[in-house]
Amino acid sequence: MENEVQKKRILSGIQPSGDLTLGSYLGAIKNWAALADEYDCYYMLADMHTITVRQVPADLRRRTLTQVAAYIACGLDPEKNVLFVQSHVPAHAQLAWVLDCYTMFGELSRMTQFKDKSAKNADNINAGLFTYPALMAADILLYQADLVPVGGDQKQHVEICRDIATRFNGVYGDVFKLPEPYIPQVGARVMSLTTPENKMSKSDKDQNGCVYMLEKPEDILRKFKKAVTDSDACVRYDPAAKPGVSNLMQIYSVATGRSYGEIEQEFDGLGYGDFKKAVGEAVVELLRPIREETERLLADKAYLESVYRTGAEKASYVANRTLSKVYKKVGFLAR
Ligand code: AQP
Repeated sequence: MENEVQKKRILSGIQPSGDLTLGSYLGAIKNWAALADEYDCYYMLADMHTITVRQVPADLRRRTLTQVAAYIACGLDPEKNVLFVQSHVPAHAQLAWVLDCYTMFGELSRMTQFKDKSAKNADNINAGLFTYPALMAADILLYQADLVPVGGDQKQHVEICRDIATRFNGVYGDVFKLPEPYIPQVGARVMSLTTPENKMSKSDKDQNGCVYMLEKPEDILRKFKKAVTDSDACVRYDPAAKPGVSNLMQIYSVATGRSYGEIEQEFDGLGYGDFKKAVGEAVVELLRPIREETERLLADKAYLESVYRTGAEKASYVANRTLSKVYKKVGFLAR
């Protein structure tokens, strides 16, 4: 226990807003699994964030449970990591309300993700979508997290979280630890296979651009076969001039451990057909054990339930300590 207190704490999460993708794996979960020995790790399933966009309730429930299984199958040992569902820990909603009152309209208006998501969901620009960063700040600050592993696209959210915490601490003293974003070097941004200028996103309507973690091998191979490249028939890493090929190289590099130089040599003189086939096969092999283990775990609902229940208890313990401190500071009468 003493030892755990010494370890730096990590908090991160993924929304069950769609089936997990190769981007979710390479950009997030794969990196998390390596951190368990060095850090005190909390990983949530951010279901409360998910309802900022309309969901089919039964699908959301199914995806949340599948995501618990997938976290474990990707190597997040529940004995070493706290795995929990955000809505199971009410302190997230409770702190989010307090932080809403310390978050400025102007700073929320500048968030890129709000602009992107409101453009995509023009018929449902709800207040939750707008105040999402205050909930995300609550997610992080409740656990007094030192580090927040996120893809490059999420850095702005960690920055606003620091701004909110600094504002709050400025009034009440050191209540919150200021978190740092922790952005992995490799696989930081996996792009769509059909529009490589865009991030591979699990709620993308274009399913061909997205490779899902639990997808069948034949579908994965077909998607890579159709992946967008360019017309100069040369496997070379240049994200600005060759976004499609560079994205495939990045994926292949993470899947095989080969450097860009080695990959350029391997496909020197060969066509894109051979290259795309090799990338597809490497991804199939990378994801195969994860798919098989997820399916095995999904057959054991009692085990999954025990994992997320224990996770909620452990998370609540830490979260409630921070929440009590905050309630006291802002002047709420103790119950
Ligand atoms: N394509 C990606 N490349 C690298 N990292 C990625 N992440 C997601 N997609 C990629 C990282 O996964 C973490 C969790 O993301 P999230 O699900 O909470 O939200 P998101 O970034 O909005 O993910 P999606 O797939 O794009 O979801 P939707 O479609 O619902 O918006 C983050 O650390 C993210 O960087």
